Amino acid sequence: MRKLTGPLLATVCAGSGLFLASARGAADAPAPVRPNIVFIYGDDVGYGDVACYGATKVQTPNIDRLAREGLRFTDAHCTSATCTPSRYGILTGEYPWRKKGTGVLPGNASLIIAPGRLTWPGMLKKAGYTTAAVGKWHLGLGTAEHPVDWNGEIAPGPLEIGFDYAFIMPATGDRVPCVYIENHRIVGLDPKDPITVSYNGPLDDSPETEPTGRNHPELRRMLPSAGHNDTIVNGIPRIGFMRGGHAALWVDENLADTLAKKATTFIEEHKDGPFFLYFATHDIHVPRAPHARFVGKSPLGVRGDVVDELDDSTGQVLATLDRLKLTDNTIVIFSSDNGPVIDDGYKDGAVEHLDGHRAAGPWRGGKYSLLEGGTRIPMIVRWPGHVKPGVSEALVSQIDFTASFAALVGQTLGSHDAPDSVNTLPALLGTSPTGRDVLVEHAQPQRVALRQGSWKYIPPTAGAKFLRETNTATGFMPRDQLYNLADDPDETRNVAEQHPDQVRLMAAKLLQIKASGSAISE
Ligand code: NG6
Ligand code: CA
Repeated sequence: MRKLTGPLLATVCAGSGLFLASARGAADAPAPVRPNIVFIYGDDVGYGDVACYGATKVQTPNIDRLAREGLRFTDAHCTSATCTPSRYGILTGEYPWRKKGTGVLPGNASLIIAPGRLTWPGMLKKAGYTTAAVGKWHLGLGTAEHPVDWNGEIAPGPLEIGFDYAFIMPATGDRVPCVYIENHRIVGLDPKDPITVSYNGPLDDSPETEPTGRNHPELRRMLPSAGHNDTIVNGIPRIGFMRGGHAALWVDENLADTLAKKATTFIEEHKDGPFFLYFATHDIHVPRAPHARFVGKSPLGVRGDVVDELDDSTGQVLATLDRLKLTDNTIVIFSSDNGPVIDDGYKDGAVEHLDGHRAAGPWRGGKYSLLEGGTRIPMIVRWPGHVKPGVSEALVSQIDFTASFAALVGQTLGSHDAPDSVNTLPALLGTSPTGRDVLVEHAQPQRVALRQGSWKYIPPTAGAKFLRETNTATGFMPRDQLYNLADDPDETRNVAEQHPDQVRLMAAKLLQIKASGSAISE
């Protein structure tokens, strides 16, 4: 699929009353618009985890409000079925499977996005936006040559790839170091208690200085179901080893409020706009340790409690926009980085309390999976007065945010920028019912599938590392798989043998996209 350019895009968008520039080439459009953009990026939130997508055992009034006032997508995708590759794809506009080293990163990994390359925030910055990343990062920090000094200047990181301000968790809630980094420094670090981090075994043989799940099991208040037995922080055993930094450690129960406060403060301080806020929540990722006001409130147990907490964080952002009278001039997007997972390594009761809740909605699979549940996630776009409320069945992907928002704000992308990002702005704004012709879906390790209309093709795959998941189907099989999602949303009826021509066509298309190095040259 080619990008929509000049006249075609202008026609598509005429109905919205907007003046739009095309993302690549033609500079024929008049004054671009520059609404504020707030991206609320849930972690591991499944298609079926919020009420407006059909969940009946959770209440998500704030996310539902967005759906009522905005456009709710039923065929929207993140760029991978796990976090790091998904975030790499959304920020760079490059399919993550094109690049080695984009799998789930340890907490001391180097930054995997090269400073200087065009990114979604960097593009908006060029258009005059003030940009902020608040929340989960998980894209690495520092470089291989200059590994991070946790006690000094931490760079490169978000500020070097397009963000003006950053308040981040370095990796994940379940990976050390369990500290916040504001711009280039750990927040609240006592220089007399420096931090050391290791992913190559314990730092110290003395159990007193570095309790781990193995040598001090009695200190754990949450037990692992898999992995998660290294350094214990706040009673929760994590992945990786850390020592020191006691004054800087986050409190898990306060994570959501701390991040929401930073997000709303950024909005307040930049209310004159235009601003771009990338608000990557920790919820609903493990370890699930909600604030006391949510504990025990959900019939789904702690996994439901953290959905409540995610909805509350969303509400804090929406209330701030209302109070500052920014609602009409702000595009709010709510989405997720990958599909859902019930047991993700801690025995937290989520499985026991599931009670028939379908976290991936009607789709099969979830986090780690190549089936639809892996990347088909909730996505809502609200822009009062510009995006007509409703439901869209367009095939859309987060990979297209860079090119699409470039078109909105009048930025031209170079031929090597965001190589897989297609301008699907008309679909995202609801002025067109169709989005992409084809989309490559991804699950680690480098496994891909192709969507085209209601067809889904999965090439043969051999064994895989992530088969340990017990509650998700991976979609990895040693033979061709072809599903027609229109009558088989569950991907249980493989019709590859009945439709050899369709298999051949889609296999060839996938090879072509892989070989081309860029979906733009299709
Ligand atoms: C897995 C972890 C899981 C989670 C995931 C990354 C184990 C057994 N599982 O390796 O708990 O941290 O990595 O999640 O350690 S993501 O959302 O950041 O991709
Ligand atoms: Ca995730």
